[in-house]
Amino acid sequence: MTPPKSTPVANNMDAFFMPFTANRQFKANPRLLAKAKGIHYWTPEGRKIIDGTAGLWCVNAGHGREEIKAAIAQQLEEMDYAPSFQMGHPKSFELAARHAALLPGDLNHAFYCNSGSEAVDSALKIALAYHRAAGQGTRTRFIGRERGYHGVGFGGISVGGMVNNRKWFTMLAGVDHLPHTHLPENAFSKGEPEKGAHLADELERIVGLHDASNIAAVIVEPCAGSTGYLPPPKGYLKRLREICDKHGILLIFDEVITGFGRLGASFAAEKFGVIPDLMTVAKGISNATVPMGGVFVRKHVYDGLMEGPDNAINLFHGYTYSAHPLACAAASAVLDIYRDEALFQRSAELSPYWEQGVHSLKGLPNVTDIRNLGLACGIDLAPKGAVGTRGYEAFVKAFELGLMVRQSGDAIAMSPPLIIEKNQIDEIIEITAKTIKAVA
Ligand code: PXG
Repeated sequence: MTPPKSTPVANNMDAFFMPFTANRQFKANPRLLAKAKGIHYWTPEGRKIIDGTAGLWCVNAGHGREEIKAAIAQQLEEMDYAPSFQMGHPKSFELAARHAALLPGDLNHAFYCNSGSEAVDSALKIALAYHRAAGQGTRTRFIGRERGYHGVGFGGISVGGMVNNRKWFTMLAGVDHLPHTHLPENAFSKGEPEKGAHLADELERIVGLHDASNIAAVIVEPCAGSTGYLPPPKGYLKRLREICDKHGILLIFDEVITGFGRLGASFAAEKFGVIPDLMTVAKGISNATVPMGGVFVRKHVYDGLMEGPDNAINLFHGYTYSAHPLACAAASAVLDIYRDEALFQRSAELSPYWEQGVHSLKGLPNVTDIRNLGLACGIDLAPKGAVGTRGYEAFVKAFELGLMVRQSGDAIAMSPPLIIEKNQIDEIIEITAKTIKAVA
């Protein structure tokens, strides 16, 4: 059958099985976005919405960037697609060299994929292959963390710690979880909370239970994003690094959200001076224009997989669209923007203003905690009846008032594009205050 013509949206909503969405509720009362530029979206009716979340934490350089558009268009003109298995195209090598130069320490090799979920599953597989190549094939266990989000692949949900993402599905075997780091005594902390570094010591307990010889890797988000934005306690990441080093366990930072400027540095690894063995990225890598993800690995990890005869395939893993030319072109143009507009520095410079703004919401009805780090925040609201009811109301109300926020349970999170201006931060804070009062 020939594909049918497209029909106007209002007649056509049923067929799309929407991800992470209450489909019937949404389709009865849709929130549609039709246009975007800078830090704004517009609805099909022309209503202007401030993008308080950079899409889904991904449009770090703002919407509608001409430079990215031009780079993608030019690439499409030159070559639409090229395989990366036993072949290559120049832009993939150029991009990897640029990423290597940007990354801290000896994180200097890049494996590319198409999303954060793929990046996480790729990183877990690279960790297993690395140990096996080193003659330590018994190291197969993974350690994640409660309240972690590592995407939706089977690896990612297994090491992740979000109950709704796990309870419907079967899991990888051999996974343990560190405790989350959201302590009530740290409520209303500005930046990294004081208490909680000791929670990293739980890793010693798990090592004591299984023995290090059975553990491949620990994976954490340096600052947990999706579960309401949970900055790491002071000293926590350093402690994790030390314990991993002591036991030969690989440390993976999932920087899908924290990477590319969100924390006011290139990566959380740079900000905290803690270099993981592997780092997963996505989102800001291409400013969300063309789907892209990646795993950055340190020299020893790459070298460990380069042993054996020259004609041996080093990793039996990859995707049709690994290093897709359009994604590489976009990602390279994005790096130009980050550099030319010094957006990571801008994020650092705006962070104190942002911090002051979001903490000014303390004292509003039902606000039980506020957290911030870099250019993002999480605001906890007291539940009203079933968990998530007030959070959802706040999300809907904010949209009505012209602001896009994210909701996780009864927390709302924001992470505006790094190009935001101070007066626009003021506007976000004002609408958030109105929203919180409206759902009291
Ligand atoms: N790791 C982390 C830390 C993430 O935040 C993924 C992996 C998966 O990426 P992909 O590209 O497969 O979605 C993510 C994704 C939210 C929200 O509302 C967060 C994400 C995705 C959608 C919504 O917090 N993070």
